[in-house]
Amino acid sequence: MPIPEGWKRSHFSADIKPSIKGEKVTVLGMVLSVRKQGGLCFVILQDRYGTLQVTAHKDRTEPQVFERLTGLKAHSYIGVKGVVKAIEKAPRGAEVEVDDLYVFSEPKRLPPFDMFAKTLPSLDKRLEIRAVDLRRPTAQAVFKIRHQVLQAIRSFLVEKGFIEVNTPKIIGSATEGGAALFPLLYYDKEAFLAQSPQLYKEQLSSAFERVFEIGPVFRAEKFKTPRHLSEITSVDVEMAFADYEDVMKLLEEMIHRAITDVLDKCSEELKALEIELEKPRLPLKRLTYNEAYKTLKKLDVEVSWGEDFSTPALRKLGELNPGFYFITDWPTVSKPFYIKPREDNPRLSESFDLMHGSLELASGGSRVSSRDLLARRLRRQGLNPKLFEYHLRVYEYGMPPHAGFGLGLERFMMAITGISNIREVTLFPRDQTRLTP
Ligand code: AMO
Repeated sequence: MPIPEGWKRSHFSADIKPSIKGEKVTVLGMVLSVRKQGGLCFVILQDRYGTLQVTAHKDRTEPQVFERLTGLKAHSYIGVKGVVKAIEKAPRGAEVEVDDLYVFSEPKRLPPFDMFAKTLPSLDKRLEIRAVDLRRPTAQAVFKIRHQVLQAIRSFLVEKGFIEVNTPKIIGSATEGGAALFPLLYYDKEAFLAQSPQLYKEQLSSAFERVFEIGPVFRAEKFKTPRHLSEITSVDVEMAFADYEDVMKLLEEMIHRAITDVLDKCSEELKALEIELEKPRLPLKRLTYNEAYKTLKKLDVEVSWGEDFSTPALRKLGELNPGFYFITDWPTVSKPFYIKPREDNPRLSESFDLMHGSLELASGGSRVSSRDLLARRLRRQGLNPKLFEYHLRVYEYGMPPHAGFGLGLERFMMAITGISNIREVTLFPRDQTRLTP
């Protein structure tokens, strides 16, 4: 059904200000709440830009309009025609006094939570009707911040000369040794969902020098933690003629820019979520793996040289380093085949993880750019170089030194918002138990 004659929006909620008092407007949106107080009815309407107060006076409004308005439930989608009034007590210093009402849709049922509730049903219950859960202003705030983060990252990388690319998500072989892949039937062949754009972004750095991709990656690791999902959004960056120091600097500047832009442009959302966000001080602290290892040993935390740090070890490191910091120079055995061993000590690698407290947000490093070393590293990690022929072939035609990183966008959102469950910062999370909605 087309929008009925005369019921196209003239103003968004954000446009309703004291400066346009007296103007006739048409506003559209979803009802968040209806409150009747004597001969007055207050409706809070939510649209793309936030909320707006709509008021009807019994003695000044057509009786049917007043009755219909007071009878509305939350989650009704309506249009209101009226006049803008400057009202000091109203949320924006202005409200719309109702002349006419159009109801586009009324709910058949109501969700088991109020739009402004502080205590909510379990996330699992809310995920069953996730789009309805996302109508809550605080849930919206999370994803408006996410949008700003993405905008900031894109602008930052484009300003630095990177071009945005998209690489295949259906692939023929693993890119990260070890990590489990989701298999799928590709016509009559076995294929997999991509766990990282790693090899493609490296290849593309030989053609375009500076590339980035923001897209989904799929991880079939059977983790059941508040930090892991089976499908995430990864911010992948690759840069030619650069080493791990260069890309660490790029990464810290990128997160600084994202946080600066969120502070500048999302003050309402930060307030709604009661977040006190601070810009990180650059350069971020750099801790080598060996330094972290020695500190943990001294504190009697169990660590085994050459392996990733366990959850208790990361928790301890997080207590000692509450903000953003890097752990650098990881043992070569702990990193994938494409990470470059240090020339002065090949047991260590030119690699890093970006941490926020105990949470790993990103990893990256300088890459191997010699074909023969790459083939040797594949073999040493128990991978079959034949399966990577399509990749090794490119290296035969020459490959510049290059470096890069992958940042987990959901993990970064956890760091910014302080929300401890990754599912809350993901629109439609995928994990071992969830494949819908
Ligand atoms: P890595 O495997 O460390 O590196 O992944 C990069 C970042 O992605 C996030 N991440 C996850 N987040 C939630 N759930 C998961 N299951 C999950 N797995 C990974 C983390 C992690 O730091 N190719 C390299 C990057 C590179 O070297 O450029 C890679 O994928 O925040």
